[in-house]
Amino acid sequence: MSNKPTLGEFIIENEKQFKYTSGELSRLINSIRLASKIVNHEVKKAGLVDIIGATGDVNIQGEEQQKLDIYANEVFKKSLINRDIICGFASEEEENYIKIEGNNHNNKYVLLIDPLDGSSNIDVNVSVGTIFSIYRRTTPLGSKVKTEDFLQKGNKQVAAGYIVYGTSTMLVYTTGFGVNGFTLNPSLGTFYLSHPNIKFPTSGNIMSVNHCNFPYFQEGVKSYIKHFQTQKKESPNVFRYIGSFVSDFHRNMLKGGIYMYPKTIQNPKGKLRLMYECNPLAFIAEQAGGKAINGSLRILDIDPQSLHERTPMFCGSAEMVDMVKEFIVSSEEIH
Ligand code: P6P
Repeated sequence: MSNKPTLGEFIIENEKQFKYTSGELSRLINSIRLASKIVNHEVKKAGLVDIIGATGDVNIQGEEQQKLDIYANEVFKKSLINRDIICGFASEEEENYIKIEGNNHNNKYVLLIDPLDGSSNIDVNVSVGTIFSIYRRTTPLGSKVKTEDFLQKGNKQVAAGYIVYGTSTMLVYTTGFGVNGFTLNPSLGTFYLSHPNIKFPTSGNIMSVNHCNFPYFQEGVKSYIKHFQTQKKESPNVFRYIGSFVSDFHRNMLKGGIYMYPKTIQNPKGKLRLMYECNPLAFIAEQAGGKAINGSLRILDIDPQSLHERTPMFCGSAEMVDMVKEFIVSSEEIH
């Protein structure tokens, strides 16, 4: 492992890719690296200290907040604000975005984050993840950040990534020049480049979906699932659904597969959040050769209307995403 570059070395080597960079984005990725190690430390010992279990509070999503959700949010917020790198911070755990007055508002990036996705898995020792998305602000430097700095289409992201706290802890990110995965060596506290230039297999035999919602899916999605179940293939198709988007996404990107959280009668916009779950993972998927749609539209082309808006999500191997889109479109033509 030691002959692999560390994340820090990789960032420096690749900083040159950024025209006119002032190294701000590198410092931003570095502060995410530090925060992820702190959160990892707590997540990995969650069962040992009184930090698991719900706080009894409820977040903006109306979901019961697990203590580690709040802890992870505070760690990322503090590390980014203290290092005076960004001008705005938005989170699944924060009702509104936070204006950061540092550097006289001259920092040029905003960050949106889901600090701990899949947190209901914490108490049962199943992997969870952090997802982040970075944009360049659109309002003038030196002015206070505004909503429009955050509500940008996903195709305007300058960087996106996730940390998966699994059997090992990995940080996977893109700055628009491909996708690279770094694995934490816990004894050294150092991330090493373990998965260079990750490529989404064009197809796969894994489907990740909450099958209990099947009766409430639109007809095209039902037909695609039935097709997937009856496909005769060399290696049989399987369902794999961890209940943690980052973990399902990560496995599917390495092995080939599709993750789906379709709209249902109860949730006409689906469940997942556009700005800090779907846009970052759609950016990564596409950078690795995969695809991500809301059933018809490319996720990265959706024009966001609010910070916490939801979207249906179909993402993964390009051929599988194309196929589910075909089933949805042709079913809508019939019905
Ligand atoms: P359901 C976790 O709450 C999450 O946002 C994703 O990580 C996960 O894939 C999905 O929701 C699970 O939702 O409704 O299937 O339990």
